[in-house]
Amino acid sequence: MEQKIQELRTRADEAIKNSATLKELDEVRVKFLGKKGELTSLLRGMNQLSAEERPRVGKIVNEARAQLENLIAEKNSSLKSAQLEKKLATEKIDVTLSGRKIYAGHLHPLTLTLNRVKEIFVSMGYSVEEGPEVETDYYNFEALNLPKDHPARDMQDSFYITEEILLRTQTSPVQARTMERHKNNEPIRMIAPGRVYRRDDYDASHSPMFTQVEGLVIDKGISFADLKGTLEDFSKKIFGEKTKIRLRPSFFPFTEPSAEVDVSCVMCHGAGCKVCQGTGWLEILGAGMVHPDVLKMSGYDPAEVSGFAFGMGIERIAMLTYGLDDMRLLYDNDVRFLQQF
Ligand code: 2U9
Repeated sequence: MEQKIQELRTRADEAIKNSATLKELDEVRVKFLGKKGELTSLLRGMNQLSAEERPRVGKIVNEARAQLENLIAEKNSSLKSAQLEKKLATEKIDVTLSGRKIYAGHLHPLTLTLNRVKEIFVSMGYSVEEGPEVETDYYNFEALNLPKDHPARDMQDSFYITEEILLRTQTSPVQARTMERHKNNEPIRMIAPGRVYRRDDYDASHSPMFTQVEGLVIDKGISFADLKGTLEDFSKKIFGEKTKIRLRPSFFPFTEPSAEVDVSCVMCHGAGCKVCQGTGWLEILGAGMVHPDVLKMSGYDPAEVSGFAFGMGIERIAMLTYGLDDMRLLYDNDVRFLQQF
């Protein structure tokens, strides 16, 4: 009997030592010490022994049980701590790692440019007026002295929705609407920024949708000199103090006299370079004294007041400011381009 117990112990020790997981170890415990375990069945076999044999063998069997239970308990705790070590190793985090950069959004270069233009005129006391992008033929053309048969009204230039409704081709309608809202020749000093639409190609220097800022000043005794001084001041603020302006005679139906306004080249300051095609000048604005018929149509008396107006394309200013050679960069929404601003 002793040698049976010894042989069982050897097998049990081996099985405990080789258990790789808590589950395996538990199976070994059940195999040897469970209700139907090998050691338990040995105990049952004790009633065959003689009375004097029984206590001695019983002692040996119980000792064996106790030792096996200790061994299992040790193995259990070592398996458990190994399991915890493994868990710690795989789940640990390195708190000294730097945090993940949170990417903030950016303002679009057109927005940046528009904000700068607005800031300059607001600092001069101008109000910023908005108006509908879907306009009537009257406010987009008629009120600006562009009669029904004017070429600018042709289908090839504008997006018509109906005979009378179209996408505005300039922000001038906002000026006309603002004038209508004022009574008794009340002075106006405003800019109208916003999107305008023309039936145009989409290429390096054109886009059917683009951004304009137009300005309008009406008061008693407004002169061409006021126009020139205002545009010179604006040009110096947006392109730098060394900037000069040059006015060339032009024609717009809504202003008389009219002028194209050039600024000295932002790149060569007038010496001549690729950007200004060697001329030293860049055409940025159009401007003029508000035509008396335009004043009249929107309820102002040209005998009492006079005014000047101007218009500029924001894409063109943005392209010069940021040295862009293709207007489509502003509308293609390529994040690689936009994230540089
Ligand atoms: C009213 C009266 C007069 C607005 C003006 C221009 C000259 C002009 C262009 C510049 C580049 C449009 O973006 S652009 O293509 N604009 O040249 N705009 S005077 O004159 C007005 C506007 C409203 C009631």
